[in-house]
Amino acid sequence: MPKTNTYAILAAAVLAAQAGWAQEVRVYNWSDYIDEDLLTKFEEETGFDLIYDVFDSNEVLETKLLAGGSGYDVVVPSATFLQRQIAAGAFQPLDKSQLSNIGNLWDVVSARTETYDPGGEYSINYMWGTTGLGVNIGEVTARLGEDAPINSLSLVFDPANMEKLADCGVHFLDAPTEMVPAALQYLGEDPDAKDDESLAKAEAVLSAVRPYVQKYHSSEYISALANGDICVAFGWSGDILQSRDRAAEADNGIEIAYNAPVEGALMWFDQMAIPVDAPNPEGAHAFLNFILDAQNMADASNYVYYANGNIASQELLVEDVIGDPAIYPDAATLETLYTTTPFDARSQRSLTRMWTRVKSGT
Ligand code: N2P
Repeated sequence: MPKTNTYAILAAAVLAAQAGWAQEVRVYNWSDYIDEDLLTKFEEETGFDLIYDVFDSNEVLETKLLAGGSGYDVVVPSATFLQRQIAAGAFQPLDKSQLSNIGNLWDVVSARTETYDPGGEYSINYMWGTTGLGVNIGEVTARLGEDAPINSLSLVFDPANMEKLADCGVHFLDAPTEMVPAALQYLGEDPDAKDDESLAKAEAVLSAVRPYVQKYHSSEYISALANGDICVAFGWSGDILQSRDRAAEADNGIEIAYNAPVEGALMWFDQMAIPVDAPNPEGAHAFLNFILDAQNMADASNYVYYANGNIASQELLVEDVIGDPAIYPDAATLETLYTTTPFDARSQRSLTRMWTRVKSGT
């Protein structure tokens, strides 16, 4: 190598080292949502240092994001939140010339996320799933009989059932934008309604079972279900399937099942996007492109039991994932799933106040 080039490279390395932060990529993703071997693999392949933090609430992510200066290069809001964050100017458009793997995206998922982010200008789909019922079969049938409605919203919204389950423990997600649609669906109302009258109906359902809910929390239920601390969780599909596996591995006699409610389940999409003030946009694109790789995406889904938006990954998925209709729903199940739209500023305020009342039992 000619000497001048060596000097140029050395000078660049010194500059990069002085800049320090520029060599880091900071990712803020949901908890229990990746195979951590992939984090090391990203660092080895790209030379970036990866700072990987986790959250379990769209509201927490949104507060950081909209305050600005979060310091994150990649964040992963659900699509309904992403849509209003795009409107608020929170993201920079993706530079698709830096995403050589973008052709791996699955058109079936892109067609659905198109509503939230037209043309995929700001985001790529990471994973998607449904919200439903995590059940400890033994404990629940012991209390409600062999005919326990383990695949119905009545399991968690009928106070008569919940009263009998209270002693073995029930967790609900601390996610009003998911619990309210579920309560409306239970009533046979439009799950996407946001007017005051509809919110009041949902509140009545949620308040009636509130005395029997041990905790509103969006990640603890994975281990709590697996080790028998609780017997029901209204939670996210892949999390409950991870819980099922943890119990099986512990060989503790606990059988966990996930069911999307027969009345219909929420189908959500978690999207990777780059904040407008990301310190390292180049590193952010490198991370997105790494995630868009078929093998990496398959490894992630095989580990966390969530479906993804990557068609090329499908032949690399294990049968336990691609063959499980709770993860990759068949056409009939897909028909029963519903999606939602963002709450606007006014309805969001009503929702937040209502959720505080529900949780505090006032
Ligand atoms: C992962 C939860 C992600 C699903 N633990 C919620 N969007």
